[in-house]
Amino acid sequence: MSPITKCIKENDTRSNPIWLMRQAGRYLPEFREIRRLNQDFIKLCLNSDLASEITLQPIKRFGFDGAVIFSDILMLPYGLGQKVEFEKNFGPKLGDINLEKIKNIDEINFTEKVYKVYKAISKTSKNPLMNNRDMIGFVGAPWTILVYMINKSSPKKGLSNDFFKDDFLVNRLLEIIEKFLKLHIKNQVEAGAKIIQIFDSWAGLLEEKIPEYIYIPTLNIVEYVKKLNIPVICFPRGIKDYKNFCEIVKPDAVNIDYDVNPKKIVKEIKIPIQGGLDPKILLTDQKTLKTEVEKYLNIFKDHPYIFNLGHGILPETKIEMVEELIKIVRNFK
Ligand code: 1CP
Repeated sequence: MSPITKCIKENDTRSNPIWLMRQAGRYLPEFREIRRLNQDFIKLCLNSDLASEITLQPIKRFGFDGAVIFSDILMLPYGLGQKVEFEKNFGPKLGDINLEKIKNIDEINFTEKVYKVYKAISKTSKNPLMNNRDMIGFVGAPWTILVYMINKSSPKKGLSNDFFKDDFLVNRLLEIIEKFLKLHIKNQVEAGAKIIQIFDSWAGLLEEKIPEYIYIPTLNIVEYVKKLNIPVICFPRGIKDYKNFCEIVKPDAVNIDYDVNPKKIVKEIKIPIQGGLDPKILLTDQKTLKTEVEKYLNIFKDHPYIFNLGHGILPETKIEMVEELIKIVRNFK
């Protein structure tokens, strides 16, 4: 059993496996070179040879315990026929929603549009570098996907007042999203994904209706992944009450964000915990890094703990700091 799976399935506290959210990408010079030559981001995700190569870049360089497939959570709206583009210095730009068109998409249409992602997973899983490492597949949580589909760009400035205005659209869309997230997960697992992470990057935007838009839809997805006999990690970024989330949604492991107090959470949550370190710490110096990393490792010494960050690694992160991070985690006793 590979280290991350072992930590989750056996509640293993002896080792601290490590991988980083967004480890395949923006901060790596070898990724930037490929990206420079491939301006269309969606096309790049759908180039299975390059997607597989990018997925393995951080494994070759740093030897992480898991490889997260180079893809994007927005492949879901893309597979449903919504236009998805990434604009430099702006982020994602989605097209208008046509519910009539989306309603007519069936499982075959969807799979055909994104099957290169599965091909990339399958190709990567067969690489010898993946021996004793986990292939991590992922999806966006229903709520976060709903936010992008309706907002049509990053909700960095918060949700608009009329977000829930068209009640029928919101609820119908949520049902469709759930259905196709399950399909997207099943396809990734059949291609070789050994763990599924659910990114709810915008969970923190909701102040009310949390059961309706976060707990219940996420629980449906978590139960589905469990039925496939695959460990599922949830990352409800920014949610106020991680304890309550875990008690209701019951993921196999939970990734905490950097606003979570690790000393408090370790007492409250029994399931394996992942992450926490503020990615900005990787922009400081080696001494600060050691202090901060060892703080997390010490707090979670007797708890099953997968080392990771409290959000994705920042593009300006230096390679040497990631190398140092791995050393600190591997040498920790
Ligand atoms: O390690 C990896 O990079 C693997 C692949 C990966 C993953 C797991 C990418 C590639 N994206 C994601 C997840 C993802 N995508 C999330 C959840 C995690 C998080 O919160 O960071 C989200 C919200 C997205 C949506 C997305 N994709 C944005 C918008 C962010 C926002 O502020 O709203 C952006 C800019 C992207 C583009 C993207 N996805 C991945 C990469 C490497 C890039 C950058 C592309 C580039 O410009 O070169």
